[in-house]
Amino acid sequence: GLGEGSNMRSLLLLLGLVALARFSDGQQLFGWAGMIAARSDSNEIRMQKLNQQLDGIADAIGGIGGAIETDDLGARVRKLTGNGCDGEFQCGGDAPECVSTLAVCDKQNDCRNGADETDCFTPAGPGTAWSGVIQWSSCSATPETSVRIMVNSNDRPDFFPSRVWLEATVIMEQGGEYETKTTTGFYNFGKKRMVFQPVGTLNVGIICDFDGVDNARCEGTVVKPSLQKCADVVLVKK
Ligand SMILES: [Ca+2]
Repeated sequence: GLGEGSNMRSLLLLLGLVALARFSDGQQLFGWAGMIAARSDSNEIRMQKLNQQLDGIADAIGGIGGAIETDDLGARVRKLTGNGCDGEFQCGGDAPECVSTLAVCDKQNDCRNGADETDCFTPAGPGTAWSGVIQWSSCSATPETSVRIMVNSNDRPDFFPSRVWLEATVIMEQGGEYETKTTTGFYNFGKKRMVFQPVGTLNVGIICDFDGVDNARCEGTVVKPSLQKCADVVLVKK
């Protein structure tokens, strides 16, 4: 049946990863091991392609997106070397496993239990507005700052479905002075993370993580383009 097929696929994939690990140790592969490695290679090629596309997009949009997203490459390498789920998506269930966040919501099953393709909702929909108060811990911007971010549009391109690209208006208020700017950003399904590029006089961006349960609230970090942390902020949808 279907379950059996997917178990077999997982087994092949697992063996493939082992085979790849061995291959990297310089051992030769024959017969079954070679076939399994080839199968895993095709998955590997898909991940490489996604990484390359991500690099291209990160270059195009500039800013902090690339700095945050390149974590994925390291995470993918850690997957192959078997060092756990650090920074990756955890499939959960009875047989926990890790997949790259690039593989989450990319419209192909990667988890044995399909968990990487079951929750592909983005809270950062067009027309949503996110508000919070920034209490600075560093970056010298001492007066309390109110922030409101309105998502004007989002785009989930067919060629790269594991990220949703955002365009937003940011209003910052500090001591009765308002500043309005537009910025770009993205939503990362694998990390349930919404990121907005640094903008405005304060030149700060926000990285905000959802808990996977409450889609109307995320816990964020306010950062400089260097990713230096300036403050914590909770954004609430309103
Ligand atoms: Ca997938």
